[in-house]
Amino acid sequence: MSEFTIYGVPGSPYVRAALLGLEEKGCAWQLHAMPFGAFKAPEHLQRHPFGRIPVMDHGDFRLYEVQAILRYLDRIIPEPSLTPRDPRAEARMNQICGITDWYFMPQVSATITFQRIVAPKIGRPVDEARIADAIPRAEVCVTEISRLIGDQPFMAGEALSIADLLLAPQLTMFAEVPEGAAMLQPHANIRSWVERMNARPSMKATTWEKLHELARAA
Ligand SMILES: N[C@@H](CCC(=O)N[C@@H](CS)C(=O)NCC(=O)O)C(=O)O
Repeated sequence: MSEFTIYGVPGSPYVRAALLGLEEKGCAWQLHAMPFGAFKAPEHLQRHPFGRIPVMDHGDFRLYEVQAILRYLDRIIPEPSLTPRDPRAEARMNQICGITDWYFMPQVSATITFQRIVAPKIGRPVDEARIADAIPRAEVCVTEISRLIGDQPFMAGEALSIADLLLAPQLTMFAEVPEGAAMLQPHANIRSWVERMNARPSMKATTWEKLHELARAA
């Protein structure tokens, strides 16, 4: 039995972000896989009154909200650190986390990526109007992330941080859809970050396919 249990749907970018934190810290974890749409079931509402995923159990300590989970992991397992020491780099990390939760998630992932990747997988029709409507706001997100990363290898500078782990599941998925590939074309810095992130063992261990395999085997 692993020390850490993550409750969530395999394939969810927020579930993957929590798992990335555990993988990067070298922790053993288990996934309590939930079916899509089970977020609002009474059993899950007891874990997470807002009906979202993931939830993490660390022994008798239960936590939800991925930023809180990643920051907790970084405190209890300090190495390798996922928080820059430099105050400005840390502020940049926090800024990217805010952008991911407040703009990228609703304006890119929940609209374009969900329609292109998730809707077909769960048998829903693709809402092309929703995608078209989201494009201008998605452009703002991508342009701003490109400006902020500049020529640094990672979102907050020279080293991997919580910002990379929160954003990678969403931005790498967006890069796979036609609208994302086209939008990232002028941004070589984001494209090389996507490659750099996808090459990490933590990302390889938490792909959609790997997590579904794990869920089937459980
Ligand atoms: N701020 C939350 C966001 C989590 C979130 O939105 N997760 C999505 C799945 S990727 C979800 O639970 N969606 C269910 C819903 O919207 O009802 C966190 O950091 O944990």
